[in-house]
Amino acid sequence: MTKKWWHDKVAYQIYPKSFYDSNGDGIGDIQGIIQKLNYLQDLGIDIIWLSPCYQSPLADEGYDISDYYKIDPRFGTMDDMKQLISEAKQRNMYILMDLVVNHCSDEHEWFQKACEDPDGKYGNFFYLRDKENGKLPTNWRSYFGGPVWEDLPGTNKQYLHVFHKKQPDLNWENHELREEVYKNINWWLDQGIGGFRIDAIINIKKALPFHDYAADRDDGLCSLSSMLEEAHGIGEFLTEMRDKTFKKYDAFTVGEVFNEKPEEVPDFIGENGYFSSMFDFNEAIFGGSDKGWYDAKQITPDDYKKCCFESQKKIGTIGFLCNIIENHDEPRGVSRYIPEGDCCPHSKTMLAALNFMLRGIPFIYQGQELGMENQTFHSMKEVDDISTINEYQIALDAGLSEEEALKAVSRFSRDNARTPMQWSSDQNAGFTDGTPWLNVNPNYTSINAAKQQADPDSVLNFYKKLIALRKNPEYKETIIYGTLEPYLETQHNLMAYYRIGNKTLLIIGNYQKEPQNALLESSIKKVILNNYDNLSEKNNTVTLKGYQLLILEM
Ligand code: TEU
Ligand code: CA
Repeated sequence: MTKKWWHDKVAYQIYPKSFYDSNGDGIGDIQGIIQKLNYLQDLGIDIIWLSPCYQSPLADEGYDISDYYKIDPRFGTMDDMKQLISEAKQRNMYILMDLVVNHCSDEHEWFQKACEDPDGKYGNFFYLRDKENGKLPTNWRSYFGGPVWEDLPGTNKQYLHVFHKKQPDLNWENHELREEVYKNINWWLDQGIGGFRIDAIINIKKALPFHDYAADRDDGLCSLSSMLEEAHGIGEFLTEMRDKTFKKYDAFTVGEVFNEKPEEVPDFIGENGYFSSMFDFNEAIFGGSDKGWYDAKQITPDDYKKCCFESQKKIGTIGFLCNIIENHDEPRGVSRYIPEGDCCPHSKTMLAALNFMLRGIPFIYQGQELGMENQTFHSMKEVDDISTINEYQIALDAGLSEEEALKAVSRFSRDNARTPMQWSSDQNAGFTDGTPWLNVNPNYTSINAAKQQADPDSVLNFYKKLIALRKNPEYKETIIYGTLEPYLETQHNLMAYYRIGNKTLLIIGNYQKEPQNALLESSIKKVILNNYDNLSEKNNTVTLKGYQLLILEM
C-alpha cells in the first residue's frame, strides 16, 4: 500500500454554529474556532473538518448553500477563513471543508435563474419536470419527509429535491454543472485546504428515466433506496471529479457513503479510489426502520461489536475507513452505545478506545472527547432540526401520543449533537456571552472541558492518551497499518481484538457493569493503557471490572 500523508492523522469535526462564539451573538463562528486551535492542538488533532459555513439561509443548518465562494456573515468572512487556514497550517493542521454538491439552496443564483427561465441554461442545472394536473412526476419520498417534488416558483414546472424543499438537487448529468462544481473545488484547494468531507454523495446519480416504485407507507410514497439501487454509473462522475480536482492536489477526501456493495469497496477507497476514505456508518444505521425513528431498534453491546467487525472484515486492507462514534447527524455516541443508566467515565473511555483502536482514521466529533451526552427535550419547541420535526410528525401519524413521539425522536434527534460545546461551568457552558442559538445541555456544570483538563482521570485526558498512543513511534506502524483480528468474538458483552503489525496489541473491553473474566492466549508484555488503576490477572485470565478497558502489548 502506498503511504499517504493522511494515514497517521487524527481528525476532529467542528460544527461551527455550536463550537465557540467569539462575538456574543449566540452563534459559533470562525474567529471562535481560531481561538480554540490551541485546545485542539493540545488534544493532538491534525485534521479539522468544518461542517458548512458557506453563505446559506441555514434551512438545513448550512447544508443548503446559496454561494459556494462566500462565508456566511454569521460565521465570519473569507478573511477569517484565510486566517483559520493559515493559523491551522502554523500548527501543522489541515482544514477540510464540507463539499455539499448533491444540492444547493433555493436561494442560490442558479436556482433563481432557473425560475426566471426554466428552459434556459440554468434550468438544466436542476431536475425540472412539467406539472401534470395533480400528478407528481414520481412517488419518491424525500429524506426530510413529503414528496421530492415542489413547484418551481413562477413556472408550470416542478423541481426535484431529495432532501428539504429548500435544497434543490443539482443535475449531475449536465457537464456544465459538473464543471462549475470542479471549478469551485479547485478554488478551495487553491486556498490551501487539505481536502473535503463529501456530503450525501451517493445521491448524485439518479436512475433515469424517472419512474415510480412500490409505495412503502400509507402516504403512497416510496423510500429513495430502490431508485438509488437502480442508478448505475456514479463511478463515472466520481472518477471525473477526482481526476479534475482532488488528485492534482493530493487532497484528503472522505465520502459520506452508505450503500456501497462489498465488491465496490476498491472502487471507492482502494489504491486509486474515488475518495481517500469513507465513513463507517455500520453502527449508526443499525436498527433503523423503514417506518421511521420511532420504530428503530436499540443497539446492544454485542450488536455494536458485530457491526464494527463486519465493517473491518468488509474493508480488510483494501483501504481505510474513517471511524466515528457520532457526528452532527446522530445522537451522542455515549448515550446510544452504552446501555441506559451506565454512562460514566469508565464506560465512556472504554467505548472511546474500542472505536479509536480499530483500523482506520479516527474522527472525533466536538464534545465527544468530553463524553458529552444527549440533551433532554421537554417539548418540540426546543427542537431546531428539520429531520427531527419530520420524524416527530411521522411518529404522531403512526398513532403515538405527543409524549411518546417526543420521547421516540429525542433518542435520535440530530440536535443532541448540536447543543453548544461545553467549555466550562461558566454561564452557557462558556460557549457564548449572549443567548445560545440552541439550548445548552444543563449537565455542562459537571461535563465540561475546563473541569476535565484539570482531572487526570477525565474522558478528555483519556482521549489525549489514545491520540498520543497512535503517534507513539513504537506502536504507530501497528496501530495504523496493522491488521485487525477479532478475539473471543462470541463472548457476551466483551469486545476484544488484536492489532497485528511489528507489535501485537490486544484491545479488550468489558462492555457491561458486572465484572467478567477473559482468557489470554499469551502473556502480557506491557499494559499500555488501562482505564482503571489496577489490573487483576491470574493464570492467564484477566478479571475485568465493569467497563474496564485494556490495551496490552502481548
Ligand atoms: O446527510 C446525509 C444523510 O443521509 C442524512 O440525511 C441522514 O440520513 C439524516 O441526517 C438523518 O437524520 C448529509 C448531512 O450530513 C446532513 O447534515 C444534511 O442534512 C444532509 O446531508 C443534506 O445535505
Ligand atoms: Ca458569533
